[in-house]
Amino acid sequence: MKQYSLDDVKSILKKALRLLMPEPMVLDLKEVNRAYIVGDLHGDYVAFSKIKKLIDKTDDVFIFLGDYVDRGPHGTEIFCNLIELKSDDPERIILLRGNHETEETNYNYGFYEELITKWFEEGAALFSEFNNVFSYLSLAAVVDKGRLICLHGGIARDLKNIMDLNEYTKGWKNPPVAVLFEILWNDPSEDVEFFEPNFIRGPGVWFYGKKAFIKFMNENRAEYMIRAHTYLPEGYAWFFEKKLLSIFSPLDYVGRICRGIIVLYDRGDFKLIELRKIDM
Ligand SMILES: [Mn+2]
Repeated sequence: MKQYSLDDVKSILKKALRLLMPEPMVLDLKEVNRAYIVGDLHGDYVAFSKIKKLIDKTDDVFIFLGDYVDRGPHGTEIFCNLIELKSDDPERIILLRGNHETEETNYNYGFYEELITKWFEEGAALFSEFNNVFSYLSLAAVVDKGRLICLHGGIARDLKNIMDLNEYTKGWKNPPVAVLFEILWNDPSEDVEFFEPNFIRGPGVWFYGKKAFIKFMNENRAEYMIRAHTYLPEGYAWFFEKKLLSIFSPLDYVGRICRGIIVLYDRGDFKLIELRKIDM
C-alpha cells in the first residue's frame, strides 16, 4: 500500500482543491459513452488496488460514486491516491460526493478516528482540511448524450431536472438544504410509488419508488441511473425494470464479506465486474 506522510497529504489536499473547485456541481460527460463506474469503497484498500490495476491497464474513464472514507481503515490512502490519479488526467478520473464525504457523517463513522490514529493532534486539523476538499466534490454526472445519470443516493423530492443542482454553490461541509441531503442519502424501493420516509436510515431520508423515478427520468430525457449507497453483499441490484442499477464495491465491509462489483457501462450495455476475480 502506498504510504503518505503528513506533508504528502497536505500537498495532495491542496492539489485536490485546485482540481475540484473549478468543476461544476453536475459534470457534463455527454461525450463519454463508455466508462467504468465504481460504488462505495469505504476505506477498503484491497478493493481499491484491484480497481487501480484496471485504471493502469485501460484508457477508459472511471466514475467514482463517493463514500471513499468511513467504516474501513484506509480512507486517507484511497482518497489521496485517487487525487494523484486525477491530477494525471482530470477528465479521466471523475470523483463524485457520497453522504460520507460530509463532516457530520465522517466525524461519526470512522474517518475522524482514522486521522487521529494516524496523525494524533495533527489529524484534527487534517480532518477539517479533508472536509473542505470534500465540499468541492461534484454531486452528479450526466453521461452518454444524457442517457445515463450517475450519483450517490438518488433522486430528491424537490428536484425536477438534474441540471438544477448547478444552481447551488459548492463549499458546504454538511448539506444546507433538503434537496442536497436527499441526493446523497435517498434509496430506491420497489415497494414505494413516489416517496416514503426511510425510517431505516433516519429523519430526512426518503425511499423513492418507480413512479417518481420514471417521472424524473422522463423530465431529464434520461434512460438509466447508476447509484451506490446501499450495502449489497451481492455487489449490485437492479431496480425499476433494469433502469436503475445500484452497485456496492467493497470486498470487506466492516468484517462482512462482499462480492465487490463495479460496472463497465458501454452505450446502454452493462458489464458487471467482480473485483474478487481481478488478480493482484
Ligand atoms: Mn452512502
